[in-house]
This record gives sequence, structure tokens and C-alpha cells, in this order.
Amino acid sequence: MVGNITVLVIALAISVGILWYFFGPRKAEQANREGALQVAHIVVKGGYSPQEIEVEAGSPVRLQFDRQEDGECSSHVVFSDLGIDQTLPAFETTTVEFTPEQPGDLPYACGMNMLHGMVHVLPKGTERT
Ligand SMILES: [Cu+2]
Repeated sequence: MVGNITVLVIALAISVGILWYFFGPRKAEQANREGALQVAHIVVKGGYSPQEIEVEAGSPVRLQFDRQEDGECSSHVVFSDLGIDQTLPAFETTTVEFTPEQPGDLPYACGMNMLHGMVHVLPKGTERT
């Protein structure tokens, strides 16, 4: 009897895990619309949180890097595809702005290429749910 219940519990746990995987919150977070601007707030602390942002092509993007640590590692954020190398002062919020014209992925990293994040640029007019 006890064995059957254990099997049932395990089966349930696996089912919930699978459902969560497919229907749970997506890893990439959508930027918030503020008029034409697409704004995202990214906490910098041992990494970038959220690590992945979704934006739409053709509209300006404003990323607010809220750096909650000091030290060398995350003191720069580099968007190599955009030619952006922005200093992020410790315990301050620094804004990075650009307008992605084409859909695609824009990876970014710390100055030492150790911390990584990604901006997913979706085609203009992508259904936002
Ligand atoms: Cu680093």
C-alpha cells in the first residue's frame, strides 16, 4: 500500500514538473512599454537578472542596469554587436539605450566576458501575450 502511494506521489510530481516546464513562466522577460520606449530593469549582482529580455524591432529600447555590487567583474556591460561598452558605477542605475532595427539576438556580457545576458529582438508587431 505504502509503495503504491509513493509511486503515485512521484508520478504526480513528475507530471507537475512537466506541466511547469511547458506552461510555467518563460525565462525571457518582456520589456515594458512606455509609449514608444521599451523599458527593462536589470539587476546586476553576480549576474544579470532577468538574464533574457524580449523586445520588438524598430522601437527604442532602454535598459536600466541596477548594479547592486562593486568589484571589477560587472563594472562594464558590453554589447559587442552594437559597439556599446558602458561603465556601470557600483550601487547606481545606469541606462543603456539603443534601437534594434533587425530581429535577432543581441548578447551582452561583462567587460571580462564572464557574465552573460541576452536581448531577444522579435520581429515588429509580434503578438505580445
Ligand atoms: Cu566579469
